[in-house]
Amino acid sequence: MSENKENFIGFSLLADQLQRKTVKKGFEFTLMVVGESGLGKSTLVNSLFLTDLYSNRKLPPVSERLTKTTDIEKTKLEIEENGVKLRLTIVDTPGFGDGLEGADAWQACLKYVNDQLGLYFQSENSVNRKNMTDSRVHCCLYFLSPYGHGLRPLDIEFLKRLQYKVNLVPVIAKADSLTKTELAAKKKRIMAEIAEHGIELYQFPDTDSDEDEDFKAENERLKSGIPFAVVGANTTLQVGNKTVRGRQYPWGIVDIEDTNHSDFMHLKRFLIQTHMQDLKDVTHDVHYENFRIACLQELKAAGIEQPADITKSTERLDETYEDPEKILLLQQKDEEIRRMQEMLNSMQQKISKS
Ligand SMILES: Nc1nc2c(ncn2[C@@H]2O[C@H](COP(=O)(O)OP(=O)(O)O)[C@@H](O)[C@H]2O)c(=O)[nH]1
Ligand SMILES: [Mg+2]
Repeated sequence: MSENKENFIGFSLLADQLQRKTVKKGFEFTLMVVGESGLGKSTLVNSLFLTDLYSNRKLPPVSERLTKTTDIEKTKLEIEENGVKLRLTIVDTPGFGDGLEGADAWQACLKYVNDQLGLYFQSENSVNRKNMTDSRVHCCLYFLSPYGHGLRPLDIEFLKRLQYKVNLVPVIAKADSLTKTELAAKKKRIMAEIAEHGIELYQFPDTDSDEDEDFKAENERLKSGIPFAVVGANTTLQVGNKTVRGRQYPWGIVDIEDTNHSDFMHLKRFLIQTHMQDLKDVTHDVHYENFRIACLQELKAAGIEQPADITKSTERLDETYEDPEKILLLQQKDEEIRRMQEMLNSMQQKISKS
């Protein structure tokens, strides 16, 4: 090694190592799409990730479709770009908002979100944490109809029920059915109603004054675009010698990637590039932390003694588990945590008996 030993601390190697590890392990991200059926959720997801997720799906016969309750569907895909892997899970909620099932739809979604938080809590407290996977929902795209006037009671109910559980990002679906003026008015009205009902959406990060100017500008631009007005398309069209992903109408073409036509590219950048890590951070630091504290309080209320240091916020294991000292510490804690797991189990038994 050519470095001067005295000046060489070694963290640069650690940074390399972390970098290599992240690249090898890839990013894990879960996106949930919610909204009335027919608003273009599946089409948008396909457009975002340039794949046809649902190409081999068979439509159930009509009789089955009529009785179908909210069915949550999970699709996993792995995207690799420049050697970086993205392990993406799409959680689709096909029946939401259809007729009678609508009123119960938020319950199914809330349960799904809660269950994933619970699974993470369990795996965080289990012995084998090295291969922990994270199935928590990092972002929920909520599709608003372009046809109605503002929010419907169903929308308000859903957003209120899930606001403290997941990062909510509203989008106006099928934005190609609105003119520019209509769209601007609709956005304004929706945001006013969201404020009026005290609904908490995903909060864009506060950019410090010392942060990168480009990011600050982009953050502001994206923030002011909420709710994103989106258009999806599964078809590519030939315009001159250019191939575009778009929708063909008698009067012309809507190029979904053209920012004059829709916010599709803004949403795409927001999700995949600029804010993916923040969505994950907020999920962990805010939504999961709230959930974890509530679990611990329940344990306490049930009269179960907690191991002292479990009340401390757990560090992110994916960043720490390779450190040998940490591994030792974790091993020592495992025994304690195993006892806690037993307590949890006995508490669950008590609850199910009562
Ligand atoms: N006008 C318009 N139609 C769309 C758009 N996205 C999807 N569609 C059409 O709407 C219908 C329902 O789309 P789909 O993605 O299955 O909706 P989902 O039930 O919400 O998943 C299909 O015929 C799509 O071609 C859009 O952005 N604009
Ligand atoms: Mg669909």
